[in-house]
Amino acid sequence: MQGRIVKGIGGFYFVSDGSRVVMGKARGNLKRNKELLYVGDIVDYEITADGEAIINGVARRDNSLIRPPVSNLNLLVVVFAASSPEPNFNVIDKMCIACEAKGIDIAICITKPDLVSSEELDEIRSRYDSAYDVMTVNGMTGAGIDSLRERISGRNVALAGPSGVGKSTILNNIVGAQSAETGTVSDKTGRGRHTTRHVEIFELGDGTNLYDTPGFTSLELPSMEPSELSNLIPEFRACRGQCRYADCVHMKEPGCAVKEAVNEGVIPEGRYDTYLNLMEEVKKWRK
Ligand SMILES: Nc1nc2c(ncn2[C@@H]2O[C@H](COP(=O)(O)OP(=O)(O)OP(=O)(O)O)[C@@H](O)[C@H]2O)c(=O)[nH]1
Ligand SMILES: [Mg+2]
Ligand SMILES: [Zn+2]
Repeated sequence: MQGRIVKGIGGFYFVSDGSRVVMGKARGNLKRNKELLYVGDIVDYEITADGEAIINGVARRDNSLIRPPVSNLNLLVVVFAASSPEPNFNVIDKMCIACEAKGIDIAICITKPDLVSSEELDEIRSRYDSAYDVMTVNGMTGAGIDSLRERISGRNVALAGPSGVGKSTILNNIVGAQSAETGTVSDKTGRGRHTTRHVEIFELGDGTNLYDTPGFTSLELPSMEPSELSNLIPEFRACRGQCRYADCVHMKEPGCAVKEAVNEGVIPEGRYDTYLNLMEEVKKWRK
């Protein structure tokens, strides 16, 4: 039979056929090939006499990510808080770049709008408005949940972002129960407590598969060339072919259309500054 891996813990996998979830293991040859199974994988499996699933094979993946370790996404919602924890735009933009590199659709979801002024919220929104679909959700009141729910309908969607931003809180709002454990943000460090430890898919019954994922504090960019990085920033695409030099990576080159767009306020300055930071990282990798 065919099913989807909805959770994996210490070598055990939970496989769902849409109505029943069975726990089991991968057959020896799958393990020997060191082929990792991802949450999200479509697998061939059988159920033994003692009711355990044995996974025999994996269907070809549409896509997969290493962090969070998931496969077959249609959309990844990058979730971060307006405050508490403070947004780390380097990390957030890296998550976007990792998805762009895999061709996975991205949406931005800003949580905890109640902790900042509306001006501050607008400023954060404006950072991503020209690149992505931006939503605001208040996990405490549920405001914004309906529109998020609409956007994810029928798709395989992961909630990903730093620890403590409210991913599991969103999930509980949508599932309508305390399905996922949530935790507070530490007063001392201002960071989340890594409450969610494993990726888990919640099947919403209408064909929507919602992946809750563990929060991260840092991310590494996949190894790539500087030109590749510049191609993964959606705001830069409108400038393609307009820089003086064909191999312009929009740093110090004269006649750069991207820098001009930044100066004119068409491309948000913050996004460009983060791009420059990440470019340093990409160059370090190549040394
Ligand atoms: N003020 C405020 N607090 C929120 C909001 N959404 C979530 N929280 C709180 O933020 C804390 C962290 O929420 P979680 O849902 O556990 O965060 P998470 O992103 O799943 O964290 P990890 O599982 O560690 O990655 C909890 O105390 C929530 O009650 C919001 O919109 N406003
Ligand atoms: Mg969580
Ligand atoms: Zn340029």
